[in-house]
Amino acid sequence: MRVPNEIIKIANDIRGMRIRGAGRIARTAANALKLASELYEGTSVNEYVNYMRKVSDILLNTRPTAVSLPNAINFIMSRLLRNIDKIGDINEAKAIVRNAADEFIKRSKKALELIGEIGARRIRDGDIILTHCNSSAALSIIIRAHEMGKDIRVFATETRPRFQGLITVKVLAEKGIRVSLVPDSAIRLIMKKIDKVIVGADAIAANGAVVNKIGTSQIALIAHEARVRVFVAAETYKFSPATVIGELITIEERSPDEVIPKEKLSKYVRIKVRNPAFDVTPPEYVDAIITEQGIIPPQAAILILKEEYGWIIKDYLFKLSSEDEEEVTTK
Ligand code: RI2
Repeated sequence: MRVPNEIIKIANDIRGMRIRGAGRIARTAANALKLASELYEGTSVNEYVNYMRKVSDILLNTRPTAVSLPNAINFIMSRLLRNIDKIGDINEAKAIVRNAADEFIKRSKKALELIGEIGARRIRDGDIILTHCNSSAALSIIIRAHEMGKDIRVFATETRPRFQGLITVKVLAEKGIRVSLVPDSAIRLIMKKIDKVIVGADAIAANGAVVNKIGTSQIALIAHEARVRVFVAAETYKFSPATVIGELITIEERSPDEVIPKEKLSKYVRIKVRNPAFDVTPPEYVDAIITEQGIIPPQAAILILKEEYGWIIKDYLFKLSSEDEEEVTTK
């Protein structure tokens, strides 16, 4: 069966960033798998599995950096594939996908709430916080601290080239939080005022390196210089199991149009415009990662990975060792 238009539209919305933010992308993908499953009209379980794999690939090929996307899809598809021998008919297969998608979305929303609760306890009355881009996990902490009655002030960067900082300031102002918008280039000047940096994450590597919106690593570096603490708010499904075996997280390079519109670009000849969307902050520049399971030092990322994704990691290691055997026998 061909992939329904509804799914292609969702994939295009993720690619075009009409749906964005690592957590929201993950929940949208979970919902898309559920929708695709409901729209499937055939009766063969094998064909259904192939169809669901195709849908997964389309969703996976939208944006490469946020690990929450493959983790969400794996959460659902692994439940289907693990039970494949026991599945009696198509309705049973569909029920597995539906329940897994609902469970992922429920856990994801609960994680955001818990991160808010845990992180807000680290905020002191009178704190001035700096945030970058638009992260629902970081905002959950800031908003919860405000709800607890703490008197806080926030500086938010514009976050060029797509200006997601404007969403952040709007949300915070609507909550009644005092907030100032600053250009990305003003960070070193304003860092003197800041007590804590709180940002989100698109991916966290096994060594605790944080991949987040471009500019995050500069902010962390400047914070380090000024001895300001850097907190990263991230659900455990943002941790990347593939990094345990040395895979790198792909940094998305987006269209140059986001930096200079096409019509203006034609005025500048022989220029290549680059638009990397994310950067990597080394673990030494991160003080703590706030997850729904608690606060961890970045160096403890591997423990979260082992606990949450031990089964995937075992799978990778098994594949690697069988590749080695193949190499030996073919030599
Ligand atoms: P939450 C966003 O990526 C930002 O980099 C943000 O910090 C991160 O996802 C996490 O967002 P983009 O989709 O999951 O704007 O915390 O490129 O909302």
